Amino acid sequence: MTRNVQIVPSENPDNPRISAAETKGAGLDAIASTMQHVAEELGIWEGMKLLSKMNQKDGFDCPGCAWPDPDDHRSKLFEYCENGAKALAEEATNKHIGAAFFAHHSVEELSRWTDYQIGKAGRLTQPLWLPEGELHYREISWADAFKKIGDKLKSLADPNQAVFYTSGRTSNEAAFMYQLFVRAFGTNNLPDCSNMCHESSGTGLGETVGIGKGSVTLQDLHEAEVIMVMGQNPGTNHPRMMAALEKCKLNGGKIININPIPEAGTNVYVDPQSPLKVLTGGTQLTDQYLQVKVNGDVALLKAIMILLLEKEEAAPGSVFDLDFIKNSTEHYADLIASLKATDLEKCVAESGVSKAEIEKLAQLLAEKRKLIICWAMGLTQHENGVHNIREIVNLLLLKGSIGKPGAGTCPVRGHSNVQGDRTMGIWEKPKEAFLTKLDAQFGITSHREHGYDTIEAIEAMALKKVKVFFGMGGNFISATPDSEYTGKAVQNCDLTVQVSTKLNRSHLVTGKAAIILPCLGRTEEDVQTSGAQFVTVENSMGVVHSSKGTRKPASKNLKSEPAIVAAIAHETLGSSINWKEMATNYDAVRDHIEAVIPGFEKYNERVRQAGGFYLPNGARDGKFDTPTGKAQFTINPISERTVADGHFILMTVRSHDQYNTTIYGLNDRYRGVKNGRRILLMNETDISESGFKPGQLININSHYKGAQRKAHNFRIVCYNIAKGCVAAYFPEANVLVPINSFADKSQTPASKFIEVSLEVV
Ligand SMILES: Nc1nc2c(c(=O)[nH]1)N[C@H]1C(S)=C(S)[C@@H](COP(=O)(O)OP(=O)(O)OC[C@H]3O[C@@H](n4cnc5c(=O)[nH]c(N)nc54)[C@H](O)[C@@H]3O)O[C@H]1N2
Ligand SMILES: Nc1nc2c(c(=O)[nH]1)N[C@H]1C(S)=C(S)[C@@H](COP(=O)(O)OP(=O)(O)OC[C@H]3O[C@@H](n4cnc5c(=O)[nH]c(N)nc54)[C@H](O)[C@@H]3O)O[C@H]1N2
Ligand SMILES: [Mo]
Repeated sequence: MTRNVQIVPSENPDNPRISAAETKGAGLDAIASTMQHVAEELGIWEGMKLLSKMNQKDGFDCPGCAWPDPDDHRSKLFEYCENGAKALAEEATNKHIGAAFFAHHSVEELSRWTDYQIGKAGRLTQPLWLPEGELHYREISWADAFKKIGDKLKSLADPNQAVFYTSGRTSNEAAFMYQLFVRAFGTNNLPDCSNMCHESSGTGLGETVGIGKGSVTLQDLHEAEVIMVMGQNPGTNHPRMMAALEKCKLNGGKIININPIPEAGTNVYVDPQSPLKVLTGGTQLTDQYLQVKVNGDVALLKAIMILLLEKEEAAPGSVFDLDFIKNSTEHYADLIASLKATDLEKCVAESGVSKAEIEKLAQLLAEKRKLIICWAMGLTQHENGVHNIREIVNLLLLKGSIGKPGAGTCPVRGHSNVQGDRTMGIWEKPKEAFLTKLDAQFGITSHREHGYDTIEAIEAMALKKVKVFFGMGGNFISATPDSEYTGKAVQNCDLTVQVSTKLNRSHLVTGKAAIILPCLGRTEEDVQTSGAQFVTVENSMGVVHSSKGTRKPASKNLKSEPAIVAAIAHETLGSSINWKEMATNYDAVRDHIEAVIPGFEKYNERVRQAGGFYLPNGARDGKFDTPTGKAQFTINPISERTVADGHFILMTVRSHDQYNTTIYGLNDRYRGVKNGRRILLMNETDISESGFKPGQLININSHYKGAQRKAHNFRIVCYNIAKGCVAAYFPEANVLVPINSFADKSQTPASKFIEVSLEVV
């Protein structure tokens, strides 16, 4: 029997109130919103007490984004942002649910709730078991849950029939143990949220500069002469980055914002911690805004480079860093030949930006030597996502802007430990050097064949090649593309297991049987038999530091992620590896990490120093770990993707009140949207030319390779967005993202470029 659960988020129309988009980020409204969310979930007093521990050197790491903490001075009280406070409130909420809740509500009923209602149900407080053919979760003991999982894994004909997903909140210790268990079990099926996120960055940077991580530190951002922010909405998704941009401005730097939407938070920053700034109106951050078309970035970057080349040829050595190019790079001549063969006017037209604006930016870049380019999902989630990143590298290399202070690459990471999880070996394509060391340390023989990434895992489930899906955090059902297709694929599994803090759709759209294992969150004390533990995480700039929860756990019946992994591993594989030792004292895990992964020398000692330590980063030091030891110029064609007449390009974005699939609230303050999420941002001219009206209810059809997908009941909102482009929120619009539209090489779903047509309801 397949349960009659709803896979896509509720499609009922809502009634958003629309006002003008804001032009400033943060400020007093941010404080008001922080207070409101904290008060609702855990009360003001308790909330403020907990917040005072967030991002402090002796406290816990914000469970929100991966933006780094300052190395030196940290505000004693307020080292967090509005959305970090919301992330904390969401996790530390006083609302709890257990077996009684599920006895009352079937999974079919819960799947018809909105994602907002599902998330607000509260923290999961005990292990739960959904037997095959039944509609209600029921209580199960930890021991029985572990046994069921172990028995099922042991019964598989081939370890590759299991898939082990990871979301990026998992600590280094839990991630290392988890991948060790999966490899000792015999598979590399370790897809993660990174596959849908910065995979294109890792791929593009790895090929060109020899490391799949960014090269800059926070100090570099402060010192840069120019920071280009491309395809990113930091005001909402990385609010503490605004403080770094402000420092850069105060030091005389220029900020360039490249985005189909101006995004208020990138425009003016009102530091909510500075009463003076709140009164005086804040700092104008953006010096120049370029309204690029969705996926017009390669064309734009090419146009900039062609104009720079003209200036360089007029006065050789004045624009490009010829010494750096000669000593540290390869294929310069190829790039120059390709730029000369490229039509500037075509690049200008394809970018959607006026030639005058591009010339203005090229003039600025010609004069400067210290350039940083920051980016996020607007560049990675395209079929040519890897090309976007390689084109950024081309521009930086021409300027010699990598491997020196105030310059470099800055992919701004999402989940708070997504970068650390990859460092720990959560990867479906492990390197031989890593496996060799892992095998030697634990006396195992890891499987060598690469495993499934996220897209491949969904396809394998659709083909019934996978029997067990295990989710270490996250919300696979709602985060992945093509919701209907993915939901049905997951339902083919015999067993799905989720290690989670909060209820989400992945607990409702499940395999034939399902298990929920409730775990401790970042904010909570983790006490094992050897005493109180801390965990470690790596931020977006490669700093590894500790995180220690202070709050009493939401229930006595929660386990830490390391303890859960250890128990399942022991149940499945026996005691050939000492899982117990690792679970009772995380120092033991860190000793193993030190033995296996380069850069973690004296891990236990160094991570106890306030602020932690930086991992080695070749590109930061101007050393490029490519096969030839040189950074690579590459040739990247302008995207050929176009849409049919009357169709639009849809990008799926985050609102201000959500964390990925977790919906904190129904407002998107900066964009002027209140009390609703089923909206479609559309350009004024497009609205009038196509005969629609603001406020009109429409359905969205997506078109890809002859297949059509549909999402119902969105309202048109007139918005300052590039012509021909529209935007809707993720995860509501994921039903429109085709499973077979993903980036070349990185296989990142192209959730920022979906060809759509609109129909009146
Ligand atoms: N509060 C909060 N914080 C978060 C998250 C959250 O959901 N909520 N999510 C976390 C995660 S996992 C991640 S990965 C990050 C995501 O951080 P972002 O990447 O900032 O998130 P998105 O909302 O996807 O925004 C993408 C931006 O790219 C722009 N864009 C879209 N297409 C294009 C394009 O073709 N070219 C250009 N130049 N721009 C384009 C959009 O207009 C939008 O401003 O944030 C992390 N932090
Ligand atoms: N259309 C579209 N799709 C996208 C994107 C997009 O921009 N557009 N963005 C993509 C990106 S960048 C990402 S990173 C993915 C995100 O994909 P995921 O990481 O899978 O999704 P999240 O919504 O972040 O997961 C939230 C759930 O994690 C669990 N959780 C929270 N904290 C913890 C914890 O400490 N431990 C454990 N075990 N569980 C915890 C909670 O149960 C919560 O419901 O989505 C991707 N999907
Ligand atoms: Mo992400």
